[in-house]
Amino acid sequence: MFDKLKERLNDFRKSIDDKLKVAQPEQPKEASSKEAASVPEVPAAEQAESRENRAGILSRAAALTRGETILSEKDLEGPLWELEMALLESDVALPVAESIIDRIKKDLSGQHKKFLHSTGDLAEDALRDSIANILNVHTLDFDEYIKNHDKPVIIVFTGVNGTGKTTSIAKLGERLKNNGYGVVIAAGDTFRAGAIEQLEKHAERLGIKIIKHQQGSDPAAVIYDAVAFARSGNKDVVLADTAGRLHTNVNLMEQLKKISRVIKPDLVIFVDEAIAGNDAVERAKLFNDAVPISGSILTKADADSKGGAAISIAHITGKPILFLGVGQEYKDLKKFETDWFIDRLFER
Ligand SMILES: Nc1nc2c(ncn2[C@@H]2O[C@H](COP(=O)(O)OP(=O)(O)O)[C@@H](O)[C@H]2O)c(=O)[nH]1
Ligand SMILES: [Mg+2]
Repeated sequence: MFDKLKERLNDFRKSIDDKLKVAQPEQPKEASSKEAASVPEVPAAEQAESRENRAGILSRAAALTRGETILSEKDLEGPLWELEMALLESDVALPVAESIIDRIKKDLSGQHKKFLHSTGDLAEDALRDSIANILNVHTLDFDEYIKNHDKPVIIVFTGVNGTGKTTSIAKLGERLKNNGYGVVIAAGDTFRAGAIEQLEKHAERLGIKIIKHQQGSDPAAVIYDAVAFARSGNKDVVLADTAGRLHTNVNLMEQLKKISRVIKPDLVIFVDEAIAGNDAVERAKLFNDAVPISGSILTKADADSKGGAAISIAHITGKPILFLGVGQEYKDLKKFETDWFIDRLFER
């Protein structure tokens, strides 16, 4: 999982470390060679620049005598450029990559740091902080929410076709059931042939009640019935499936808005696949614009080497990633935890 991004982040760490290792021993020597800096034929502009450099070098040299180093923006330029490229290649969307880079630049440049600490470690800390900052926006602890909210908690799942909505509903159904909750599933994908049967099979296997209508019927009506059943049968959670729809299909997006108006769900969960990368980010934005989401589930993380989609989707929607799908079995649902995710990215 996330191997590619992991590798590139480690490269960034090393590249910052190496750069400063090479730069440091030469600094005091350069600072004392006054002759070299005042050769007459050097043009004025260059002389000014060299004066600036000298001032920088002198202050670095002074820091060196205190056992410190100062990171200049120039030291960071190369590694940060490489990092930005690495983030972009790993499905981190451009504005997100830029905000990460800016924050690291602010965190690191001009800092006096004891040699005792590896500069790579500092860079890693800054990078961890800036990713955590994005992922921790509006945290929503799913388990706490279910525990404390009035019952039944009504959850509607949205997203495009084939991303893993139905599978995630089954996984979440099992998880909730194991935690002692009464669950009812609403077969709200009345559009795709076989969708109701697929959900029915899961419900049967899991021993969970399912409410269904005919294929082609109004999804809002099915979900409404499931909510009524939950209320009368004292179920705790309604998990409502919906048909996969393209975010560009105006009619289907209107239908989603109608479902939301009629049902007034407590949570709307957007489901997409981590491997879809920037496409998933774009879709998350448009789904969130149509019917504001409470959070996302990113499926197929088991097959994702990049890892950037989670960071980007959290940033673009301003809503948390709630779970990761990490396989095809019911147990393969991992509650998303920022520290866990970041630790995976920096594993060596
Ligand atoms: N590897 C992997 N496959 C998944 C995951 N979640 C769903 N799938 C598979 O993705 C396919 C589509 O899933 P489905 O739930 O039918 O998608 P839906 O159209 O959004 O309801 C199925 O073959 C699932 O087994 C996951 O986390 N990892
Ligand atoms: Mg489905």
